[in-house]
Amino acid sequence: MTTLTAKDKETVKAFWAKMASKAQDIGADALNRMLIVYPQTKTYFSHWKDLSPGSAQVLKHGMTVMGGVEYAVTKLDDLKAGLASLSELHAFTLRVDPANFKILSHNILVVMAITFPEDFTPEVHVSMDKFLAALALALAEKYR
Ligand code: HNI
Repeated sequence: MTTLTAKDKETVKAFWAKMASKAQDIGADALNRMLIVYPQTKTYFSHWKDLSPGSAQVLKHGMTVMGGVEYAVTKLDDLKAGLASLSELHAFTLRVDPANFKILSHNILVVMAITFPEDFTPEVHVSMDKFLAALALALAEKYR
């Protein structure tokens, strides 16, 4: 697993600053895509009334997830410690298979790219990919 360099961290913070105002839309679209493209992920949300694209619960949870990502952007120097309690929640209370973190990360990356086609240069792509991979790994930390 590649660690984030100082340059990656700068790039992540700068891209986040650019996209922050669209975080809710990006989160909702990423969640929609995850539920549609990887329908096995729907099992974790079976208690919701409506899992269809644009439902109130999908929109709300899109914001919740992006709140977690935003928090991670402030913990780039130690994601494992920063995300420890969120990892515990997903491991022991929500019991989400950690393979799904990579799936959601992938969807977030795709939606960032299509929302900001100009800003999403190969350089930004590399740093955001590394960041989301490190985030997924940190969320999986408490499973061992
Ligand atoms: Ni996740 C709740 C962040 C991936 C299923 N999730 C949360 C909360 C945050 C969060 C924040 C709210 C916590 C609280 O209530 O204190 N989740 C994140 C982040 C990622 C992620 C940052 C990865 C990028 N979660 C996933 C994945 C799944 C998932 C991949 C399942 C496929 N999360 C859940 C479920 C809940 C949840 C289920 C509870 C939602 C609810 O409405 O009951």
